[in-house]
Amino acid sequence: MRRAVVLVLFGLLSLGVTACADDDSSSAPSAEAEVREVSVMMRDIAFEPTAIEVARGETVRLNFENGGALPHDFSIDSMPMGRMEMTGGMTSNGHGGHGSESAMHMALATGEHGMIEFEATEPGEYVFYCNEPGHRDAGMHGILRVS
Ligand SMILES: [Cu+2]
Repeated sequence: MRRAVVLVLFGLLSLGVTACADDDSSSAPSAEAEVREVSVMMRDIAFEPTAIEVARGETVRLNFENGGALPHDFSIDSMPMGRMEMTGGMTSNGHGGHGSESAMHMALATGEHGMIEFEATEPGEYVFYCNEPGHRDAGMHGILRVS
C-alpha cells in the first residue's frame, strides 16, 4: 500500500518536473527576442549618456537622435560583433570601410533619428565618439562597455 503511494507521489513529481521543463522551453524564445534598448542623444557637443553598458550575447538596439543644431555622428572604430543592422541616418558604409573591421558609423543631421541593432560578442570597453571635426576633442565621446 505504502509503496503504491510512493509511486503515485513519484509520478506526480515527475509530471511536475516535465511541466516546469515545458514552461522553460516556451518562455525561452521570448527571452531570446528580448532587446536591450538604449536611447542615445547627440547634442552640441556631447553624447547622452556617455556610458553604455551591455552584456555579451544580448541584442542591443541603440536609438539615436540628433537633438543638436550641428550634424553629429556615432562612431566606433572597431568592435567584434555577431551581427549588425543599421537604419536611418546617412549609413554610408563606404565611409571608412577599407579594412573590413566591424565598425559603427551613424551620421545624423539635426533632428534626424537612426537605429543600430547589434550583438556584442567580446567583453571589453569600446570608445564611441563623434567624427565631426573638433567634436571628439570638445568632449563628444563615451564608452560602450560589454560585460
Ligand atoms: Cu558631433
